[in-house]
Amino acid sequence: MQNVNFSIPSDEVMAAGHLGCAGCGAALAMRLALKALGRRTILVVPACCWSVIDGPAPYSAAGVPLMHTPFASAAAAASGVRAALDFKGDTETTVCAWAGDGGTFDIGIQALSAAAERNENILYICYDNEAYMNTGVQRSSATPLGAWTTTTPRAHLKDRPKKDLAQIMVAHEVPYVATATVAYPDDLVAKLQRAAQIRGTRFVHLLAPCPPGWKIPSEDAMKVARLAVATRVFPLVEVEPGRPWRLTVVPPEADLEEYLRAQGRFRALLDDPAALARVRAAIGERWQRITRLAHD
Ligand SMILES: Cc1ncc(C[n+]2csc(CCOP(=O)(O)OP(=O)(O)O)c2C)c(N)n1
Ligand SMILES: [Mg+2]
Repeated sequence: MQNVNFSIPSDEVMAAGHLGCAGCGAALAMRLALKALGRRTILVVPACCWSVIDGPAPYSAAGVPLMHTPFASAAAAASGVRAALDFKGDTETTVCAWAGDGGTFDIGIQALSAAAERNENILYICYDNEAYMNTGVQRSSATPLGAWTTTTPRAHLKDRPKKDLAQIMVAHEVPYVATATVAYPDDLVAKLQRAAQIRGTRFVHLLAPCPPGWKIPSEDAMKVARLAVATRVFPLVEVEPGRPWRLTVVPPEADLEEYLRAQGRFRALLDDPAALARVRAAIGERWQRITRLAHD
């Protein structure tokens, strides 16, 4: 079941002269997101790579108004922007909180949970590069089991699973939750266009490869993100209340090791058969859980 009847808007809202690294998944994610959301969008961005990618004032690559906020407060600040627009009678502009995984899974989760519980009329997009990349690759709760980061070095690889934030957001009973990745742009744009039409808190978890942090060549970013989906590491789903989960793209299955071998951050894991087996089992169990939710 793919979102096939779809074409990506040609309007380039984001400027080419951004400050992202070569192959940056987060920069491509924003380019695609703004194509989907259009120019009537206000971005609210906490401390993250995008605080830098956007460029130093007075320059801004985003092409739409972008408000920088402290690390923990993306969802609260977006709620405030929404309230101000509503007060002015502007109900058309999309308010989009745009935050990294550290700013979402860890430090921003309180504000996000509170906004979701109030069902604030905001779109929250977490671009997930699976670590605190802007400050030099520290582990977050979105870092996958078995991954290397500077705070989970070779002898102490991440020994906890990636926090399942999509499930946490579904548990808030918000009107729209989806996962997406830059490697499936049609699916990503279709989901954001759908989310933009819904009122209330919408949450999109967007996997965005980071070549320096994942230790991959910059030209491999798309290939690796595609493999994340094919290996069931990052299933692409869409969830609306009262309906079964929908798996939107299910490519032919690829072997997990192909995904892991493509990335330097898993080199130590690949040398440890017991740890590798644990990772494989965890991914299999989560995939089973999601397919059950999709078939109920
Ligand atoms: C309260 C606070 N603590 C720490 C920092 C330093 N800091 C800025 S960006 C960042 C990492 C953000 O990680 P993430 O949200 O995953 O975004 P990424 O950099 O990976 O894009 C950190 C730790 C800060 N700005 N504010
Ligand atoms: Mg990050």
